[in-house]
Formats: sequence, C-alpha cells, structure tokens
Amino acid sequence: MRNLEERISRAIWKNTARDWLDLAGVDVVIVGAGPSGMTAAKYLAKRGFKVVVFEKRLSFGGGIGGGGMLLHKIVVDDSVLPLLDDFKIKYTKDEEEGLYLVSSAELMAKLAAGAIDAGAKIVPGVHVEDVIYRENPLRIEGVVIQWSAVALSGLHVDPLFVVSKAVVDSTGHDAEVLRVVARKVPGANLDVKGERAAYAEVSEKLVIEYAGRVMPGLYVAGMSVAAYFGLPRMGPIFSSMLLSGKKVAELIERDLRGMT
Ligand code: 48F
Repeated sequence: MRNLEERISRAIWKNTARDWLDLAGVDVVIVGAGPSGMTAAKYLAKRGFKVVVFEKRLSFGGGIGGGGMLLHKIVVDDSVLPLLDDFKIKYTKDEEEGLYLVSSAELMAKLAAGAIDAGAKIVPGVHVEDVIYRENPLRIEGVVIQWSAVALSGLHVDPLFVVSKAVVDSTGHDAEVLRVVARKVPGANLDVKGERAAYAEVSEKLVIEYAGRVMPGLYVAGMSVAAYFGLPRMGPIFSSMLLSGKKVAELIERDLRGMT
C-alpha cells in the first residue's frame, strides 16, 4: 500500500484531471460566481446543460458577502420570492419598508448549493482572461483561463481554453468579459459604457429588461448589464441580480435548443 501522502496526491491529481478533461468542452461557461452567475448556473444545469462557473476568487458569492455596508443582510422585493423558494432561501418581511430581508450568508450558501445540486460545477481560483472567437459568422466560442494565482503573480504563463456554446458575463461591476471582447474581438463593436450613479428603482427594472444576448455566443447578467448599457447602480437590493440570471438561463436554453 502506498503511504497516505502519496495516495492523497494521486487521488487529487487523478480526479481533478478527470474533471478538467470533461470541462475542456461544455455547453455554457459562466464567468463569476456572484448572485446572477449562480442563478443562471442552476437554471441551466437543471435543464440538462453542461455548465461550469469560473470564479477568480477562492470563494463564491461575489458582492453578497459584503451585505449592505458590511451589515449581514440584503434586500429584495416580492418579484423574486418564487425564485427564493426554488432555492429554499428563507426571507422575512419588513412591513414598514415593504421589502424582504435575506441573510447574506444564507444567500451565498444556498445559491451555490442550488447550482451545484442541479449539476453545475463551480471552480474557484480560475481567472477568465480572454475569449475564443470565430468569424463568418462572428461569434464567441469559449474562454481562455488561467489560475488566479498565476494572474496575480505577474508571471507570463500561457493559459488554456474551454470551448462552449455560450458564455455568460456575470463578472459584476467591471463587466470584465465584455471589456475584453470590446478591446480584442475585431468587428464585435461593443461599447461598455460603465455604470451610472445610484437610482435603484430604475436600475432594478432595466437590468432585468436589458439582460440577455450581446452577440452570438455571449450573454450578460447582473451588474455587468448596468456596466454595459450605462445603467444606474442599485446597491444592496438583489432582485434584478437573481432575475437577470434566470432570464439569461431561459434565453440560452431557447437559443441552444433552436427555439424561437
Ligand atoms: O460582483 P458580483 O456579485 O456580480 P453580480 O452577480 O452581483 C452584483 C452584486 O453582488 C452587487 C450589486 C447588486 O446590487 O451591486 O455588487 O452582478 O460577482 C461577480 C463575480 O465575478 C468574479 C468576481 O470575483 C465575483 O465573485 N469575477 C470577476 N471577473 C472575473 C471573475 C473573471 N475575469 N474571471 C473569473 N471570475
């Protein structure tokens, strides 16, 4: 029998290698494990798509963990209650304000659990640094990935690829994938306007309305929508984050199944 240290290493090498082989080609790559990305992941995986979520940090949740100015709750309105029920996320109502409260820890944990239980893989510590594109017709066909630790080190290390039928930019305020496409994909003609100052009511509505397909193979959900279209920010109210993720999942399903 090999000693324990050798068996630990062999078990991890073998089994992560198997996972990575499987991830070289997927249906959907979701960039960023924040609220919009994890919501999209659950609904796509539940409908039978092979989904991977790459998250550059070592934890999931994105902006949820910070709550509202580090206070451990976020708010939603009643439009999102059926979705919370889907994930078995508990909420309470503040009658006076007409808003619902969710614990930030519970939201992070259960969005991730919902996505994973539905069959999505969340891989932390992986930075999406670029996309794969094709011409005639112009489309996005996957992403270019690097370990976050390598990206942070400043070493030049060539990355690897993950091919997919759809990529979702759910990277939050920076819209990192859209900015890369705007800069590096000839003919994409994307203009990332950058988010505007706070106007929560308008932003909550428009982020859901504008979430969707940016170009063939590329979709946007969450705060990236605000950054792309120059919409206002909304602070720690999360209805549009969750509902835009769900909407994008439905659009991708429709596109990938060739429905109208
Ligand atoms: O920022 P984030 O939570 O995005 P979101 O789903 O939700 C925004 C809200 O949290 C909040 C708000 C709502 O009112 O304003 O801010 O739009 O999560 C984005 C995640 O993407 C990761 C990042 O670490 C974060 O966890 N991320 C960003 N760029 C990359 C990335 C990248 N290039 N590769 C991998 N992960």
